[in-house]
Amino acid sequence: GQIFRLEDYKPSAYLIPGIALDFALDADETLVTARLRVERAENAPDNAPLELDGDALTLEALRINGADAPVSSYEATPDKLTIRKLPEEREFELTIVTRVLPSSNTTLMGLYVSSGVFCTQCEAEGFRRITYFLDRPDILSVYTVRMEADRKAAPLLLSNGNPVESGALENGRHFAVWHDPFPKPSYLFALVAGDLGVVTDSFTTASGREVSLGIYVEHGKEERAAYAMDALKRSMRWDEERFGREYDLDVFNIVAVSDFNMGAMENKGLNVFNDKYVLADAETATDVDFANIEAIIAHEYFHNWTGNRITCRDWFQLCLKEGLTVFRDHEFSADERSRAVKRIGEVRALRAHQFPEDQGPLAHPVRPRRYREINNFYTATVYEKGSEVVRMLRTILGEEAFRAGMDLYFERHDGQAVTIEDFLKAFEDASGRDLTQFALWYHQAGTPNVALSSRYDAEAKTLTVEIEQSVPPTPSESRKRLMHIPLAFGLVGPEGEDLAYESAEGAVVENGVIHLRKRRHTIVFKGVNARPVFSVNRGFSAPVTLCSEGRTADRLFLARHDSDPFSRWQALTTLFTDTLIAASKAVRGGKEPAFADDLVQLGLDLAADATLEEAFRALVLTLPSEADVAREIGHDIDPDAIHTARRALLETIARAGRETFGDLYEGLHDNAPFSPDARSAGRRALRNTLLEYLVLGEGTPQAARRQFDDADNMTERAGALTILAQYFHDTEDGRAALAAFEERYRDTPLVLDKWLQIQAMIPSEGAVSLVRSLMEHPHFSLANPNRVRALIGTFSMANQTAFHSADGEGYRLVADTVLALDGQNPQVAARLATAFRSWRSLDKGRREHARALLADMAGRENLSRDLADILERTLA
Ligand code: HT7
Ligand code: ZN
Repeated sequence: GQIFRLEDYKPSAYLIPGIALDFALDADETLVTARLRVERAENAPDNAPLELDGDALTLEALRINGADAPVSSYEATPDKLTIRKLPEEREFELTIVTRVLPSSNTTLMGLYVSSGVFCTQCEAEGFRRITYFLDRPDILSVYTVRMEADRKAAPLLLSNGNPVESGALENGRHFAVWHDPFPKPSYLFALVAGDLGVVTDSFTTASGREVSLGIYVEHGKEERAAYAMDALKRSMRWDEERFGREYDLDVFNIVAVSDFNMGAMENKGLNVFNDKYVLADAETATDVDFANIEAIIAHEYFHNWTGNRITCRDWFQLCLKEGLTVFRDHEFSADERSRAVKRIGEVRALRAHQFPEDQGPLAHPVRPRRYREINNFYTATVYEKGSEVVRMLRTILGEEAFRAGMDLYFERHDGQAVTIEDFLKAFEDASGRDLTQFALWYHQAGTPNVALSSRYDAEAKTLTVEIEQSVPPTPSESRKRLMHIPLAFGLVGPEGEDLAYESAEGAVVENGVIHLRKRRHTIVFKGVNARPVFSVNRGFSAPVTLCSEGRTADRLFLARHDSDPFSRWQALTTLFTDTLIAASKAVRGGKEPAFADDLVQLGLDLAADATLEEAFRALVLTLPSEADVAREIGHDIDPDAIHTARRALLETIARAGRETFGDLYEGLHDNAPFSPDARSAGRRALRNTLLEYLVLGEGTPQAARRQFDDADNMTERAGALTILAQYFHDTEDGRAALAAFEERYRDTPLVLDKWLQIQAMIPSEGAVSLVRSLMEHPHFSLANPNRVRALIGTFSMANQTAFHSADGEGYRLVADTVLALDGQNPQVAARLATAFRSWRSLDKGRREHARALLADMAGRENLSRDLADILERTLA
């Protein structure tokens, strides 16, 4: 297949400043008439052919300046329209009529039908499934969209921008016209037509502009959109206050659809959402769902400035909008909720999703230099590591200079399609700093390792810290350059206070941050009056792997006393991880795992410490996952041994904490009506975490059964069901709870997804056959990405022992599903296949099974470009 390379970027020879689209909507066959105002670019040759992108298109008619184009003047295939004979003038009009088939479009890209609603998804390259176009983000056009449809089936007709006109037509049809005055790339085009319910509200911007807000959902689900509306208004205010960014159209609409390849899409003025990230109430959504909705509503809204007003020059620059917008949504959630708890969640997610990417065959820089299929680059590296890079930029520049850089970026590039270089230049110009070395974070793949040791000289009152960086090789990048790594730190004194020092020599140290720029630094802190414990990478200031000298006593101390809550959590997590690695080794060697009393006691003390937030205490009691431990072991992994070791630690803590946990659990109960706020969510999180220990300590399901029966909200009901399913799935209690849940939510698909998810995680011998049987359940469908992700996605990511089952049957289940799905929805199939990305780090038997299946899949005929690309890179 063709490989696209960053260095091959060329500005287009033609521009399309305006487009008028006309849709005659019909589910079986829709006619699209596109009138393009085309302009030959300044220095393009007169005779340059015009090559327009298409995908699965049928051309019905082509007119140039209103006259039918002679057949000899162009060539049309489903994926390209080449026009060789064009008018002499620099400006002309092209009319293109295409025929598309919405109801048989199973890819969920371009124009498709979801539960009877016409909708579109154009990012990255879906617009070319609607009409032939220069489908690249640096072609910015003003859109006018006219739609007509059957009035009964589609009373609602929406597109980008502001509504202009609407009216009745003959034969029970009607029309509407929308105009978007902001020039935009084709990937931001959207249309929705159908019969939906709506929640409306309004927002007055800082400068007094009145904006009508609408959230469209299936009839009868309007009440479940109230939280999303609230999150939207809070996001709009926050972007004004924190970044000085106002909304710019008269309307802002959100539509929830049930078949969607990703989370949501930021189309200008018309966001389209996976309904999972809109619909929520106490009965159907967990606190995690509420938090996700808040974050994704904010994320898509924030794209209006970072992505839409300023967009990407080409798809290599994807992180320009995604990394920056994730950073913005992280900051929003941190301001709305608990900053420390939010940060710990972000770091856990980064390690769970991005670190394995960076450490495996699919590693790529935050700004990749090549791709075969851009859909495969909507990755944790582009999004999450991209956000970490922006965070480091802020750490390096400081809040004020960072904001000045953002302001300059908005001012300089509003209305343009730009690059990462343009972005960084705005910060260099605003701050006067040189970011050349820092820019490597965008260009170089791999998670840097930072090794660290320290010694205190009591007589000289000096603390000497040795730090060394190295970046491991990644595919096609064997030699790495030295990075600029900002490490926030503190010298923690005997009482837990941060000790002062007189000077620091050997590296640039400013405002509590060490700027590591060379391979090795020896930093001498002078005038340190007592032996400190060195606390480093506070707040996870840099996305690195830290290898420090492993003094257990120091970690125990930091977990109890560090002034940075992230570092407290990190110290404890490192201790738990190390002990689980040792215990897994013991299990593999046929020995009993053993755990230090002081570590167990530390966990109990922190969990019971009423001065700490409940959400933080819940995190303290959440052990590293089996996948976390596997990743830290890194090679020759035996998931069964890790599972046994982790279960043993859970039981040890459960036994030690039996009484404390019971009292804590009871004390956290409150009779107040459900509220999704962060504080209440934290209490529920801690209760659910304690419940697992209670059940394990008692060895009976009673406590979980009670919570399941008494719960008045989904967080507690699903929490209890998860525990019953994990530990009692083959008992009457487990079976009865699963059946009751299924019955209660038989008509609520998003909740039945939780039922699938909970069962997909059960680590039993029968897991593979259970999942195969759930694929036959009437609720399951390969055509719906939420169903596939809930069952097969969860199985492959969160059921380590079953997915990696030693007989290879877990791999076979996922491979079968990937192949079955590929013909219908290549994007989702390819994403599912990334579950195999860490196959080389497994033990020999599992490695062999995985390799054989990957090779078998890669050898099939007619694979999609999406899947072929993932398989080829995974095997390389
Ligand atoms: N920018 C959006 C990306 C997206 C997408 C990409 C490929 C295929 C389907 C898609 N749906 C949405 C989402 C975002 O980052 O906001
Ligand atoms: Zn985004």
